[in-house]
Amino acid sequence: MMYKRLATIVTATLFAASANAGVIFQDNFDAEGSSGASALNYNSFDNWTVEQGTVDLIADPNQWGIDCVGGTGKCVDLDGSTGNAGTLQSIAFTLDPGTYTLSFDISGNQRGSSDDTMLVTLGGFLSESFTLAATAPWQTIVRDITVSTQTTDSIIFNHDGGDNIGIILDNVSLVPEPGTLALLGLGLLGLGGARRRMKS
Ligand SMILES: [Ca+2]
Ligand SMILES: [Ca+2]
Ligand SMILES: [Ca+2]
Repeated sequence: MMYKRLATIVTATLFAASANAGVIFQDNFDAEGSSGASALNYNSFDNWTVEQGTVDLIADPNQWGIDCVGGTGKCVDLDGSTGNAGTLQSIAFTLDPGTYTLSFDISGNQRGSSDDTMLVTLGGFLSESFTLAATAPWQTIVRDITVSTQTTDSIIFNHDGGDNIGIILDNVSLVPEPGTLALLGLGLLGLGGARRRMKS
Protein backbone atom coordinates (compact mmCIF):
# COMPACT_ATOMS: atom_id res chain seq x y z
CA MET A 1 0.00 0.00 0.00
CA MET A 2 2.74 2.36 1.01
CA TYR A 3 4.51 1.67 -2.27
CA LYS A 4 1.40 2.39 -4.25
CA ARG A 5 0.94 5.71 -2.50
CA LEU A 6 4.59 6.58 -2.95
CA ALA A 7 4.35 5.65 -6.61
CA THR A 8 1.39 8.00 -6.99
CA ILE A 9 3.33 10.82 -5.39
CA VAL A 10 6.41 10.18 -7.51
CA THR A 11 4.31 9.92 -10.67
CA ALA A 12 2.55 13.18 -9.84
CA THR A 13 5.89 14.87 -9.20
CA LEU A 14 7.32 13.46 -12.41
CA PHE A 15 4.30 14.68 -14.32
CA ALA A 16 4.67 18.17 -12.87
CA ALA A 17 8.37 18.12 -13.73
CA SER A 18 7.78 16.91 -17.27
CA ALA A 19 5.36 19.78 -17.83
CA ASN A 20 8.54 21.76 -17.21
CA ALA A 21 10.67 19.71 -19.54
CA GLY A 22 10.34 21.84 -22.66
CA VAL A 23 12.53 24.72 -23.64
CA ILE A 24 11.46 27.88 -21.82
CA PHE A 25 13.10 30.26 -24.25
CA GLN A 26 15.29 29.86 -27.32
CA ASP A 27 16.38 32.27 -30.03
CA ASN A 28 19.19 32.21 -32.61
CA PHE A 29 17.96 35.39 -34.39
CA ASP A 30 18.27 33.64 -37.77
CA ALA A 31 14.63 34.22 -38.77
CA GLU A 32 14.69 37.96 -38.03
CA GLY A 33 14.35 40.65 -40.70
CA SER A 34 14.59 40.22 -44.46
CA SER A 35 16.31 37.14 -45.82
CA GLY A 36 20.08 37.53 -45.78
CA ALA A 37 19.92 41.22 -44.87
CA SER A 38 21.38 43.10 -41.92
CA ALA A 39 19.27 45.90 -40.43
CA LEU A 40 20.67 48.81 -38.45
CA ASN A 41 18.69 49.89 -35.36
CA TYR A 42 16.43 46.87 -35.75
CA ASN A 43 13.45 46.70 -33.37
CA SER A 44 11.05 44.11 -34.80
CA PHE A 45 12.26 41.06 -32.93
CA ASP A 46 9.90 38.12 -32.47
CA ASN A 47 10.98 37.52 -28.88
CA TRP A 48 12.61 40.76 -27.79
CA THR A 49 12.01 44.46 -27.37
CA VAL A 50 14.68 47.14 -27.41
CA GLU A 51 13.88 49.10 -24.28
CA GLN A 52 16.59 51.75 -24.51
CA GLY A 53 19.09 52.77 -27.16
CA THR A 54 19.47 50.62 -30.25
CA VAL A 55 20.87 47.31 -31.50
CA ASP A 56 21.76 46.16 -35.01
CA LEU A 57 20.62 42.93 -36.64
CA ILE A 58 23.65 41.38 -38.36
CA ALA A 59 23.35 38.94 -41.26
CA ASP A 60 26.36 36.74 -42.00
CA PRO A 61 28.08 37.49 -44.40
CA ASN A 62 28.09 41.29 -44.12
CA GLN A 63 30.22 44.28 -45.16
CA TRP A 64 31.65 44.72 -41.63
CA GLY A 65 33.26 41.28 -41.53
CA ILE A 66 31.24 40.21 -38.48
CA ASP A 67 30.75 36.44 -38.13
CA CYS A 68 27.68 35.05 -36.40
CA VAL A 69 27.97 31.66 -34.68
CA GLY A 70 28.65 28.98 -37.28
CA GLY A 71 29.50 31.61 -39.91
CA THR A 72 25.90 31.81 -41.11
CA GLY A 73 22.46 33.10 -40.09
CA LYS A 74 22.02 36.21 -38.00
CA CYS A 75 23.15 37.70 -34.71
CA VAL A 76 22.91 41.01 -32.86
CA ASP A 77 25.33 43.89 -32.33
CA LEU A 78 24.19 45.11 -28.90
CA ASP A 79 25.39 48.64 -29.66
CA GLY A 80 23.25 49.87 -32.56
CA SER A 81 23.92 52.87 -34.75
CA THR A 82 22.55 55.86 -32.84
CA GLY A 83 25.37 56.50 -30.33
CA ASN A 84 23.31 54.87 -27.56
CA ALA A 85 23.87 51.15 -26.93
CA GLY A 86 20.81 48.97 -26.59
CA THR A 87 18.91 47.27 -23.79
CA LEU A 88 17.52 44.09 -25.32
CA GLN A 89 14.73 42.54 -23.23
CA SER A 90 13.17 39.15 -23.92
CA ILE A 91 9.48 38.34 -23.70
CA ALA A 92 8.44 37.43 -20.16
CA PHE A 93 8.16 33.75 -19.20
CA THR A 94 6.88 31.97 -16.09
CA LEU A 95 9.29 29.77 -14.18
CA ASP A 96 8.02 27.08 -11.80
CA PRO A 97 10.25 26.11 -8.88
CA GLY A 98 13.31 24.23 -10.12
CA THR A 99 16.75 24.72 -11.59
CA TYR A 100 17.24 26.21 -15.04
CA THR A 101 20.19 26.71 -17.33
CA LEU A 102 20.60 30.00 -19.16
CA SER A 103 23.09 29.99 -22.00
CA PHE A 104 24.08 32.50 -24.64
CA ASP A 105 26.93 33.02 -27.10
CA ILE A 106 28.89 36.28 -27.17
CA SER A 107 31.93 37.54 -29.04
CA GLY A 108 33.95 40.74 -28.97
CA ASN A 109 32.91 43.46 -31.40
CA GLN A 110 35.08 41.93 -34.19
CA ARG A 111 35.89 45.41 -35.52
CA GLY A 112 39.05 46.31 -33.60
CA SER A 113 37.34 48.91 -31.45
CA SER A 114 37.94 49.33 -27.69
CA ASP A 115 36.67 46.83 -25.07
CA ASP A 116 32.92 46.59 -24.55
CA THR A 117 30.91 45.96 -21.38
CA MET A 118 27.37 44.75 -20.88
CA LEU A 119 25.20 43.67 -17.95
CA VAL A 120 23.10 40.50 -18.22
CA THR A 121 20.16 40.06 -15.84
CA LEU A 122 17.44 37.49 -15.30
CA GLY A 123 15.01 38.66 -12.63
CA GLY A 124 16.63 38.54 -9.21
CA PHE A 125 18.52 35.36 -10.15
CA LEU A 126 21.35 36.68 -12.27
CA SER A 127 23.09 40.02 -12.62
CA GLU A 128 26.51 39.70 -14.23
CA SER A 129 28.74 42.10 -16.08
CA PHE A 130 30.85 41.00 -19.07
CA THR A 131 33.74 42.94 -20.59
CA LEU A 132 35.10 41.67 -23.91
CA ALA A 133 38.06 42.77 -25.99
CA ALA A 134 37.35 43.37 -29.67
CA THR A 135 39.15 40.15 -30.59
CA ALA A 136 37.44 37.93 -27.97
CA PRO A 137 36.28 34.83 -29.88
CA TRP A 138 32.79 33.36 -29.71
CA GLN A 139 32.20 31.80 -26.31
CA THR A 140 29.21 30.13 -24.71
CA ILE A 141 28.24 31.48 -21.31
CA VAL A 142 26.29 29.00 -19.15
CA ARG A 143 24.67 29.90 -15.83
CA ASP A 144 22.34 27.88 -13.61
CA ILE A 145 19.60 29.59 -11.67
CA THR A 146 17.41 28.07 -8.95
CA VAL A 147 13.82 29.20 -8.58
CA SER A 148 12.07 28.47 -5.28
CA THR A 149 8.68 30.09 -5.89
CA GLN A 150 6.95 30.60 -9.23
CA THR A 151 8.09 33.78 -10.91
CA THR A 152 7.67 35.68 -14.18
CA ASP A 153 10.81 37.25 -15.60
CA SER A 154 12.72 38.11 -18.73
CA ILE A 155 16.35 38.06 -19.86
CA ILE A 156 17.94 41.48 -20.35
CA PHE A 157 21.17 42.37 -22.17
CA ASN A 158 22.11 45.96 -21.32
CA HIS A 159 25.15 47.22 -23.24
CA ASP A 160 27.20 50.14 -21.90
CA GLY A 161 28.10 53.30 -23.76
CA GLY A 162 27.37 54.00 -27.38
CA ASP A 163 30.10 54.13 -30.01
CA ASN A 164 27.97 51.99 -32.35
CA ILE A 165 30.38 49.04 -32.05
CA GLY A 166 29.37 46.48 -29.44
CA ILE A 167 29.46 42.91 -28.19
CA ILE A 168 27.86 40.41 -30.61
CA LEU A 169 25.10 38.14 -29.25
CA ASP A 170 23.72 34.84 -30.61
CA ASN A 171 21.93 31.65 -29.46
CA VAL A 172 20.11 32.57 -26.25
CA SER A 173 18.34 29.73 -24.45
CA LEU A 174 16.78 28.93 -21.10
CA VAL A 175 15.99 25.29 -20.36
CA PRO A 176 15.10 23.32 -17.22
CA GLU A 177 18.03 21.51 -15.66
CA PRO A 178 17.89 17.94 -17.08
CA GLY A 179 19.36 16.44 -13.87
CA THR A 180 16.12 17.07 -11.96
CA LEU A 181 14.09 15.00 -14.40
CA ALA A 182 16.68 12.21 -14.63
CA LEU A 183 16.77 11.85 -10.84
CA LEU A 184 13.00 11.62 -10.66
CA GLY A 185 12.98 9.05 -13.44
CA LEU A 186 15.57 6.93 -11.61
CA GLY A 187 13.47 7.16 -8.43
CA LEU A 188 10.45 5.87 -10.30
CA LEU A 189 12.43 2.98 -11.81
CA GLY A 190 13.72 2.05 -8.36
CA LEU A 191 10.21 2.05 -7.01
CA GLY A 192 9.03 -0.23 -9.82
CA GLY A 193 11.76 -2.70 -8.89
CA ALA A 194 10.72 -2.61 -5.24
CA ARG A 195 7.11 -3.31 -6.17
CA ARG A 196 8.11 -6.27 -8.37
CA ARG A 197 10.16 -7.73 -5.51
CA MET A 198 7.16 -7.37 -3.16
CA LYS A 199 4.95 -9.32 -5.56
CA SER A 200 7.33 -12.24 -6.09
CA1 LIG B 1 22.31 33.08 -35.20
CA1 LIG C 1 26.39 48.89 -34.31
CA1 LIG D 1 31.92 49.93 -28.16
